[in-house]
Amino acid sequence: MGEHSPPYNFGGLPDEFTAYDAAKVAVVPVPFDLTTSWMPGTAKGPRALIEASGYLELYDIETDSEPYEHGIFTDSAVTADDTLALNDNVHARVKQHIEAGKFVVTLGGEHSVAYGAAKAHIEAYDQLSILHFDAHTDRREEFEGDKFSHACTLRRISELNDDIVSVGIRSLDSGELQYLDRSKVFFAENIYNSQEWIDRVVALLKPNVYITFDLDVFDPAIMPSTGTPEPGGLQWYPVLAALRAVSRRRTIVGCDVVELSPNAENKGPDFLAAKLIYKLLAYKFA
Ligand SMILES: [Mn+2]
Repeated sequence: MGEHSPPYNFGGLPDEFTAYDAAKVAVVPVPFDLTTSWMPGTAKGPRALIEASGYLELYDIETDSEPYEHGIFTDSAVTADDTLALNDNVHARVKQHIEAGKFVVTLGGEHSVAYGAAKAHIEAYDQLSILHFDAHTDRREEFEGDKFSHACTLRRISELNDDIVSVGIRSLDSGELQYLDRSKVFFAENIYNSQEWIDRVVALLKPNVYITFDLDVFDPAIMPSTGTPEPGGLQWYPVLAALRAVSRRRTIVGCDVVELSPNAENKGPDFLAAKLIYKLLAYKFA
């Protein structure tokens, strides 16, 4: 980073807005990439996202608000050598922040980092739905011998709380069909060109909502930096409209944003991911 680079924390904020005690938000980087199917690289996701976030304009036009004023603490990275340790370490860290009253944003890393984060929220909140944005169902029972592979994450989460609404799906294995409640799956081919699906999504959600957001839900034209860029994904504004609607009508209690696999030659997707989180904070706190 050059000498004019912003400080290394989410938003590139001065110290007064990053102190833990006063911050309403805790960002937890989890640079874990062990089971990615095709193109690995998500271990570099959190750093690239946080660096890009330092260049965000901090005023949000739409909500006429300054979300950073609520304080955003950026934690040190959670690390692990395997998925079992990953689950334990992420769970412990996220639980600690929830108990301190923080809104926790977990940054992947591959999708498996979501398990421990979702588990901590499921334990902390009653009347909770999981809102799952993804190109993939991630409902496999097992993948390459690992029950906690990125391809199994939502299957494992469903064993803790099966109230899951999946949005943007356009790729799955036929073996996963038995685990899918199709009344709570919004396939990309049915929603890519409209926003009428958003009310139907919100209607399915309980009062509290945990969001697990795989960036490959976006169309690869705007989000090419993922391990498996599936064609036919969602665009920026419909996704924002969905987040806005959920935030207005339900309580978003926490989220993870995963699967950013940064490309040093194209930092646009890193910036998109950072801005997505900042927009979510704007909706949450405005
Ligand atoms: Mn995915």
